[in-house]
Amino acid sequence: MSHTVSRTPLWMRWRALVLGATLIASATICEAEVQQIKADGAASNLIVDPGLESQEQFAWREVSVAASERVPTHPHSGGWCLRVSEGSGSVGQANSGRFAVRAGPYYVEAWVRVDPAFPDVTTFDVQFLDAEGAFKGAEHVGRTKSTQWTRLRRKVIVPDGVASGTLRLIPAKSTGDAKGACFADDFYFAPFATAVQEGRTEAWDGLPLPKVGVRLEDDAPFGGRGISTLVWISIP
Ligand SMILES: [Ca+2]
Repeated sequence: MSHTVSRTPLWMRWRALVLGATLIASATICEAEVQQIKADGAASNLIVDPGLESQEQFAWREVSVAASERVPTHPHSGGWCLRVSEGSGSVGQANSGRFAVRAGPYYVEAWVRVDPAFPDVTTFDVQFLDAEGAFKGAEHVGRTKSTQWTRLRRKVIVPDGVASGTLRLIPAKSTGDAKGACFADDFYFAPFATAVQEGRTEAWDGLPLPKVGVRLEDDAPFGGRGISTLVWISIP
C-alpha cells in the first residue's frame, strides 16, 4: 500500500493564502457597499417619459435662445427622440422637467449624438436646486462630438440641501462660434442602488480601484528554491 503525500512547498501555500485572503477582503468590501446603498431606497427611473415617446409628457424647456423639441429623426429607441439646437452662438441649453431627489448616490445616463449639420461638442450634466429653486451646483456627466449614438453615464453624488434636479444638454462649445445641435434619447436617473438592481451599472462603479501588482523575488520567503512570484492586491 502506498500513500501520495502532497509536497507543496510552504511558501507556495503561504502565497495562495495571501492571495485568497485579499480576494475575500475585496469581495467583502464590495458587498458592504451594496448593502449600504440598497438601504437608500428603490424608486426607479425619475425621468418622466425618458424615451421622448409622449408629446403630452414632454417636459424639456430651453434656456436662452436654444430650442428643444421631439423629433422622429433616427431615434435611439421607439419613434422619437429629443433635439436641442442653438443657432445664435450664445451657448443655449435645454433642461428636463425637475425631479425630486435627496442627498446621496445616484446614477445618470443618456444616449446623445451630435447633429451632423452642426458638428460641435455637446455637454450633458445634472443641475441641483434647493427647495426654493436656487442653484446648488452641477455634476458633469459627459461630453461627445460624435454623430453616432453615444452613451454618456456616471455615478453622481447629490449634495446636502438639494431638493430637486434637472438634466441639462448644452449643444455647443463655450468659445468661438457656439452654434450647435444634438439629439438625445433614453434618459435615466435613479438612486444608485436602484440602478444596480436594474442592471444599469455595477455596485463597484465609482469606487476606488484596487491596486494589483506582481513582484518577482529571487528567493522564496519561506523556503523552496528558485524564483517565486508574489501577487498582491491592496484596497485603497
Ligand atoms: Ca425614443
